[in-house]
Formats: sequence, C-alpha cells, structure tokens
Amino acid sequence: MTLDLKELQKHYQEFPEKISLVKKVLQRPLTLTEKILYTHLFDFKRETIEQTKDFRRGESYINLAPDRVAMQDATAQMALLQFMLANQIKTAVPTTVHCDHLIRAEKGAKADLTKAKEENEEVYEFLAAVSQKYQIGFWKPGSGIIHQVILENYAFPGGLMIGTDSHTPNAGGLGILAVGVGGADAVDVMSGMPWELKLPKIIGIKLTGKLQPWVSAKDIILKLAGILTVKGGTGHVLEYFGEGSKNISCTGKATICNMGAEVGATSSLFAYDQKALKYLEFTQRKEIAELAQTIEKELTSDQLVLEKPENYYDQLIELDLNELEPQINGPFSPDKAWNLSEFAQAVKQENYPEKLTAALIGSCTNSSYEDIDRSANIAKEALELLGEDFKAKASFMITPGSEQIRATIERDGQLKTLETIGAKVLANACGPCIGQWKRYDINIEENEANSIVISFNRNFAGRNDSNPKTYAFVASPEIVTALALAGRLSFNPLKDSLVNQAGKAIKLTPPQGEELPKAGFVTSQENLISPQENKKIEIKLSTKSQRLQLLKAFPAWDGKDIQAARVLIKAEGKCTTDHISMAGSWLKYRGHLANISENLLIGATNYFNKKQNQVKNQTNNTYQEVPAVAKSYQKQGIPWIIIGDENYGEGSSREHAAMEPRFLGGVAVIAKSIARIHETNLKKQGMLPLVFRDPSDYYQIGEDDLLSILGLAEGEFKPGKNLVLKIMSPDGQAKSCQLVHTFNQAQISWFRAGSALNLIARRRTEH
Ligand code: MIC
Ligand code: SF4
Repeated sequence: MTLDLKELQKHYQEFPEKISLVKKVLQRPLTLTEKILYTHLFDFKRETIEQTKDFRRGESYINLAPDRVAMQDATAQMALLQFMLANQIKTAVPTTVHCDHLIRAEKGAKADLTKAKEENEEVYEFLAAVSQKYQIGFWKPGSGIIHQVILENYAFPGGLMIGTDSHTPNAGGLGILAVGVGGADAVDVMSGMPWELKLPKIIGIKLTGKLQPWVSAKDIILKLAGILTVKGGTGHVLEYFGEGSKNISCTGKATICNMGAEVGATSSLFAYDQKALKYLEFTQRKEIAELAQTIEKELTSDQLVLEKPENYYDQLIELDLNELEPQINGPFSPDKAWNLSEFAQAVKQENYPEKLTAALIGSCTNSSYEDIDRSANIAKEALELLGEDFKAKASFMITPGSEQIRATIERDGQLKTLETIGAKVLANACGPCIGQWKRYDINIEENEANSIVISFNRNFAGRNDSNPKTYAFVASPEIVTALALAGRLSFNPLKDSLVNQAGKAIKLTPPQGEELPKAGFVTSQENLISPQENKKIEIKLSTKSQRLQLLKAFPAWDGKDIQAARVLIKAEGKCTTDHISMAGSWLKYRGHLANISENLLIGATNYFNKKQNQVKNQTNNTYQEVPAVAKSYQKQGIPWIIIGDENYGEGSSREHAAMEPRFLGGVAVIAKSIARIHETNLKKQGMLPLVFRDPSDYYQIGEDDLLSILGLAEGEFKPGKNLVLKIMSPDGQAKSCQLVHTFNQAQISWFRAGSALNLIARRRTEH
C-alpha cells in the first residue's frame, strides 16, 4: 500500500470528533462537502469555525490544509520550477508526479512509449530528479493516467486533495473531495502554506431509479452537462446522493465526478458506500476500507440534509435514472447533449459527417474494468454472431487508464477480443485525448471534415487531432464501441442492426460487464519511484535547453493605475485554455516559458476580423500573429489587455494560459465571465482578471481603443470595490464602464508583489 496507514488512522479517528465540534458551533446539520471542508480547515479550532459563521458561500475564502497533492507531467514542470524558487527542503504533504500527457499516440503502446522516453528524456529526468530531491513519489511513463492512478492508489473517503489538472475531481467517486488547481496553488500546499478556496456553493443532485439497459454512469454526467452547460457548475461542488447512486460502481461514480470539470464545477462528490468499500478491497486497501467503515455515517451527508435537501443545497437537481437514455454530446462542446434516440435525425439536420473515421475509448474518464468489460462483450457478441473475421468499420483505439487496468484486461481476455475486432491498444497515457495523436487517415493540413466519437471528456475544436474540422462527439464506452462496429454516426444500437459482409444482420444485446475483476487486479509497483530521503541531488538545467527554462520573478506592480493599454485581442465566442495555450505539439514546451509563449492565443478568434492568430498591431497598422504583436508592445513598453467573451479560460488547469500573457507584458483580462481555475491562475501570476459589470460593455470595446483601468493606485484597490475601465476611441471620445473583481486582501498582495510566488519568496528571505 502506498499510503501511510498511521496518518490515515489519525484521520479517521479525528474526523468524527472534528465534525461534532463543527456542529456544536454551527448548530446545524452538514452536507458531506461541508464535513470534508471543515475537517480540513488550516487552523482547525473553535474560533476559526466561529468566524465562518459570517462567511457566504460563493464569496468568502477559506484556508484549507489538503492531505495530498498530485501533478501530471505537463503541468508539473511549471509547478516544480516554481516550487524550486520556494526554497523548501521537501514537500510539506505527500505528493506524486505522473508521466502521462507527453506520450504521443501513433503506432501502438510499445513503440509509442519507447519513442516518448527518447523524445522526452530530458523532461522525465528533470521531473524524476526534482521528485527525488523533494521526496515526491514519481510514477514513470507507462504507469498510467494521473486520475486513474490516484483512484487506484491514493484516494480515500473523507480526504481532501488537490491536483494540477482539471479532472482531479475524478477521485470523488471514492468519496474524497478532490479539486483541480494551477501549479502555483500546488506550490502553496507543498510549501506548507494554507490553500485558499472560495467557499463553494453546493448543488445537490438526487439520483432516483436505476440505470436502464445500454445506459451507463457516463450518461448521467452527459445529461447533466446538457442541463447545467459548461459554466453552470462554476463555483459549486456537485454532491450526489439518493437511492439511484447505490447501484453505480465506484469507477462509474469516478467517471461522473471526472466530467464535472466540463460544467466548471469546483469538484464533484459521492458519499462512501458499499461500492467504495468493495473498490478499496479490490485495490489492496482493505485497511482503509475497515477504517472508513468505522465512521461510515460521517462519510455521507447528515440525515436531515438527505431528508430535506432543498433546505441545505444552493440548488437541487433530480434525475430519474429510469427515464435516462444514452446520450451523445457534441460537436465542439461537451454540453451539447442529444438523446441517442434523436441523434440520427440531428446528424442529418445539422449536416454532421455521417461516416465515422475513428472511435476511441479509455482515457482518465472511462477506462475502468467495467467499461472495458462491457465494450469487450459487445465486440464478443459481434464476433460470435457475425463471424471471427468481422471488423469494426471505423478505426478503433483504446487507451487504458493505467498499467494495472491494462495488465488485468490482458489477463482476462478483453484486450484480445477488442484486438480481434480491429482495435489498436495505445499506451497507458493521455495520447489522443490531448492532441497527442498522429493520424494519417485524414488530411489534417487541409482541415478535412470528419466525425469521431470518443468516451473521453472534452471535445473542443481541434482538441484530439488539431483539426478544427474534426467533429468530436462524446459518449459512453459501450455506445462508442457499438458505433465503431457500425462505422456510422447515426447508428443506434437499441434499434439498428449490424450487418456483416455476407449481409447477415444482428441486433446487439445490451452489454453486461463485471464491475471488478473476479481474479483481482494484476498489480505492480515497478513503475513507481517511492519518495525517500535524498537531499544531495542538484538540479541543473542547460541554458541551451529548448524544453526547460528556469523561471525569473515577474516585476512587482509599479503602484499606478493602468494607463493607455492596447487591446491585444478581443476574443469572440468560446475561448478555452486550449485556445489560449494549445496542447498537442506544444506540450513539449510546457517547461519553457519563453518557447511556449509563442502559442499565446493562437487558437482564439479575433472579434474584429473573425480570424485566428491575426490581430492588429496598432504601432504599425498591420495584422500579425498574436504572440508577435504582444512582443512588439512589450518591447515598446506599451501595456496590453485581453478582452474575453463568456467563460473565458474554461477547461484545463494549465497555468501557462496565465503565465504567457504575463510573460509577454499583458496586464489584465477583461471578460463577460471567467472560469474558476483560470481566474485564480491569473491572480497568482500578478495579472488582473476582471469582469464587465454589464456584460454588454464587451461590445463597446473597439479595436483601436486605448484602455485605462482606474481605481488601483493610492490604496484604492480593495476587496469588493469595483474598478473603472476608461475607453478612449481614436476620435478622442471617452466612455467608461464598471469592472468587477473578486480579489481578497491576500490576493491583492499577490498583485502588488508581482505574483503570489514573489510574496512567498520574499517572506522566506525576510524570516
Ligand atoms: C486536459 O484535459 O485538458 C488536460 C490536458 O489534462 C489539462 C491539463 C493540462 O493542460 O496540462 C487539464 O485538464 O487541466
Ligand atoms: Fe489526460 Fe485527457 Fe484525462 Fe486530461 S482529460 S488527464 S488529457 S486523459
């Protein structure tokens, strides 16, 4: 077992004692989310709890002490480069690094992994060395995707953890409150400082009924994404309860929690139950199961909350699973939900390319034993009834979430079945989910329109193969498998037949699958370098390296209002972190701020000319690429601002999307609304994330305008006090509008210091 049992014993012993104090002070029953948050107050004592009485959900900030930190390779590089500046001897809480994002999918698991090790040698060596220096657990490439490895090894009911990846809440399937953050937040926790979180609102999601044939856990969150939309969960924890959740496997719950990120939720959470117990036992954590069992009733919301949820949740959604149909969401946004029964019609009406070029299952979202078993059983039936030479009509790929899963499905035969039907097994890594997919079957350069279906979580334009004309749809692994066999987007396995070359037609029966392997998981720890004392390691980076670059502190604020700034870009429509700082081939520069800054906003659409990566350089009146214009302003000492649309910066936790504009001289982002993780990332790096009080002011901003942000200087910048935007148009006309910010006092000090890290570093030298 990779967890420290003594620590856990203490945790489970203190948990009920702490809860009883909290209830005594607050005089009310608690939701599970509150129980976990309160028991993890950084300064747990009566007075601190008393203070929270005046706190407002969605507004006040609380200081917490998470139990663990997890980082994946693409974000860990920047997080650890920052951590190195914090002058620590070791991490203050147990921490792990996982090598998963940098492995490209091309030929298949073995060849791709070998190539990744060669290509990324320098980065892997750096991550391994820093991990050993600071006593961080290091999971080597090939071990699996961060969230699956966390679920299998580290998650525990009633805990609190953070991870530098937006899908960290995946672990909520096992009853731990897990939150996705930027690297700078991880640095705080690893340095032993409090982790600050805006006290979340809580949406109660009551599940009733039972999942019907062909319907799976994935469909619950796909349906909810349609209801809540990509920003409906912002600032909220989604807390699931009700009879309906009892029949959902632990890994099914993890899938639901994983995709809460797609509605912007801070986290998602299920109570500890018998499914969690079983999962803990199957993953060699019987001792934890026993401990959790002793405080079972504390690992769920209080009875009064469950009886009258409308009194305790900020919002309540009821979902009757008996009525739920399989869903298929897309294209280009994970909240565009269709009932499968209506989808064939939609394909025609919306003119989606009917032929399916590829179908992909797995990823951190959907690669449990149950998922793969169900998918394999569909394939098995097709092979039995349509002949051993029957093949999937679309190219079919599987990314196992971990080596544990891969080895187990190899032993139990599911892999063989899937391969027989034509599937290719990719490395245990993110691969095609994050644009690390080299495909040759379509013409990417010419943006060939085509459809794919994935059981992953995100489907923003260009995400999988960098082709903005790839229509990606998200569905459950079993629906993806059925569609792969049929090779067309409009196939509905509930009513259509599969036909083989000889013309034989069959209807697939609803898939069944084992939740957990009867013979147990095939386990191995050979991919893990456990943390151990080793202070002698010296980290050296070559100044010539194209992959890694030491960071320099950003300059402190000059104490003045921002005057006469330029509009770098007014982004129109969806502007996710994928648009701000692309992944795919750019992932290789995640440890080199200067190099990765060359991708700043190249995927965003310019409101004024509707083009990507073409913005006006006001100093020479020509249209140039976004990073070039940013650099040109920076050279001339001209501050610049990004104007954003709704939910600017949704998606990933990558803080590069905040560091790049800061690095190239940007000062603020002003948008109709900003996604949670990105907003914090911007603050941490010394930028100003601001929101138009009246969203229609977005339309007031002209391409040639000069912008000033007033209300910062002379001690005017205060929590809760709006700033003013002065807009000067070239004809000399001036307008102004109100800007709302969410900075608290501590965050204002980050801004003053130039970044949160500057403040940590300064405090450390002062002491
Ligand atoms: C993603 O799914 O978008 C990623 C890639 O895992 C990101 C992290 C990153 O950009 O490195 C995330 O979800 O936070
Ligand atoms: Fe990796 Fe995709 Fe999961 Fe992100 S969503 S962690 S890229 S598998």
